[in-house]
Amino acid sequence: HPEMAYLNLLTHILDNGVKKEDRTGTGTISVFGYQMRFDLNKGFPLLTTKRVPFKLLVASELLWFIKGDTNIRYLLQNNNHIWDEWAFDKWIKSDEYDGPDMTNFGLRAASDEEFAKTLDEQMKVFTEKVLTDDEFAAKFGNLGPVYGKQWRSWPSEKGETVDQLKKVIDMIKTNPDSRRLIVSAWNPAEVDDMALPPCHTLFQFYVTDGKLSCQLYQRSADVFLGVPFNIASYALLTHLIAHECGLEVGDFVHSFGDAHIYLNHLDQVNEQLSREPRELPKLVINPEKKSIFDIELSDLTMEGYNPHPTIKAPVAV
Ligand code: DHF
Ligand code: TMP
Repeated sequence: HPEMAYLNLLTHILDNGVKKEDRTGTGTISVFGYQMRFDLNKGFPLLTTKRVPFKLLVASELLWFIKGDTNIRYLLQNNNHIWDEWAFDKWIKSDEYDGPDMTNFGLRAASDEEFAKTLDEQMKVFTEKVLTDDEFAAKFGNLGPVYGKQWRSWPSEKGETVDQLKKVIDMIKTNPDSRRLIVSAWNPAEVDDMALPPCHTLFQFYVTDGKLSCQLYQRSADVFLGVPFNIASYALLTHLIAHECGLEVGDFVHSFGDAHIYLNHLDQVNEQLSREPRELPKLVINPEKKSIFDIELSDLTMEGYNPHPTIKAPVAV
């Protein structure tokens, strides 16, 4: 079953991972270097051993990147809260924040229920302000020059910007044999201004036999929480670009740097590993729409998705 590629990565880390401290103070077990491969013709790689909210969270995040947007307001308007903590963190560290002390809010909420409630209240205040107050949103909804900015408007020396995504799609159409079909989100000059330096760092396309393949290099991978999203997101991106370029889909190859399981995810991982994978769903894209720059959420349908239930886990901030 194609999903074994992912389940085998979990097992590989459990068996071979070493204990490693990390920026968030949570602690991980980690390996360095690993690769998975998904043949996108064998079904869409949306995990079935737990529910992954495809349209609500994965697709809306990818469309946000494709738009070149870096402000969480669009995500909030789509009920997507996966980036809230990293924008919130900038606000509470600013002079403008005068609420209760939020230092280390992620770690503290995990062990202190009273505090978790206070955090929840402040987070609601924050997201409401981003949604309704333009000036506040411009300042604190923005995550800095993250994915959307680098994909669509990487600043160049000459004071112009490079639309890497548009360029790579044009190149796939005109010069599919090129070995330079690359998009990089890692901009060394701007990394320090980002709320979180890009985890999915660089990707490359490859065309053969009328099929489009994609390989991602992910420098840092939260294998239980983040990776199921990352797999689905890049599989979707590959489908969308193939659709626009009149190609079939090939493989999605997922290469890792630091692939880790957080120590507070171990029970969840064992629960997931005890489940039997089910048949993979199928992605349908509205045939009337061709350009990935015109695609909206309503143009995407996931057919036959019948996963095991959600498994909740705390995210390390
Ligand atoms: N930090 C860490 N430590 N891990 C991440 O995976 C991560 N991902 C980021 C930003 N920072 C991160 C962006 N993507 C969730 C999934 C993806 C994501 C951020 C968060 C997440 O919490 N998923 C949960 C619940 C989602 C929900 O229902 O709101 C899940 O169960 O998949
Ligand atoms: P880091 O910047 O210290 O590496 O922390 C980033 C954490 O977020 C790390 O656990 C990896 C995880 N992550 C993913 O796994 N996938 C993602 O798409 C994002 C944004 C983060």
